[in-house]
Amino acid sequence: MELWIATSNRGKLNEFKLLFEKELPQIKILSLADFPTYSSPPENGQSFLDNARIKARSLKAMKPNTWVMAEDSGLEVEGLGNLPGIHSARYAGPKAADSENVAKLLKMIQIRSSANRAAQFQCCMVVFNPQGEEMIFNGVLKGQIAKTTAGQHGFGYDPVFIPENETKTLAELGMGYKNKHSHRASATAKFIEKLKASL
Ligand code: ITT
Repeated sequence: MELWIATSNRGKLNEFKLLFEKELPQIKILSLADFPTYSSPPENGQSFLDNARIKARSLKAMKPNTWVMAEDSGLEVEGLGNLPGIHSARYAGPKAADSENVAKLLKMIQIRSSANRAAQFQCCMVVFNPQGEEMIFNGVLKGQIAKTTAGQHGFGYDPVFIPENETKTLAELGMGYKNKHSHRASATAKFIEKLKASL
């Protein structure tokens, strides 16, 4: 069986591949890297769900008879009115690198909310089965924003996110920790449970 994932984010894809390899090794994971002629739609929704749907529907139109999944995720910082939220990938500008987004986040929190550093990652996943039925799975990881970056693992805001009940960042805790506890791991676990029941 094939599962097409509508992502160009290599960090997300590595996490998905490990999660599926462990639970459902018979599934072949394919992504936008395997579909070079595909052009991604603009992510102009108002919520994580809107954007996940835009990505999943667009790829499903090109791959109608297979399983298709997309997820939209991001970091909500309480003291910044839940920003960067759906703008997480482009917080410091349209083509911003992860390091630029992180630098902007540390600057904004320093200016606006240095005492309250509470934050959470959100993941909203939209799946279409081969029959075209839609399923939605969500995951959340609560924590706080560190004062400086630490760690080498992961991607995005991992070097500044300290999960609840931990003292290290996700980038220090590594993939093993993330794939047990992250917003993406929780949403994926729910999807995998559904998938196992339907295979
Ligand atoms: P695709 O749309 O191709 O999947 P993207 O990176 O543009 O890739 P999103 O629009 O969902 O994906 O934006 C997600 C951003 O949120 C991501 O680029 C990171 O900046 C941040 N993010 C999400 N999950 C994260 C995680 O597990 N660790 C660190 N940062 C994360």
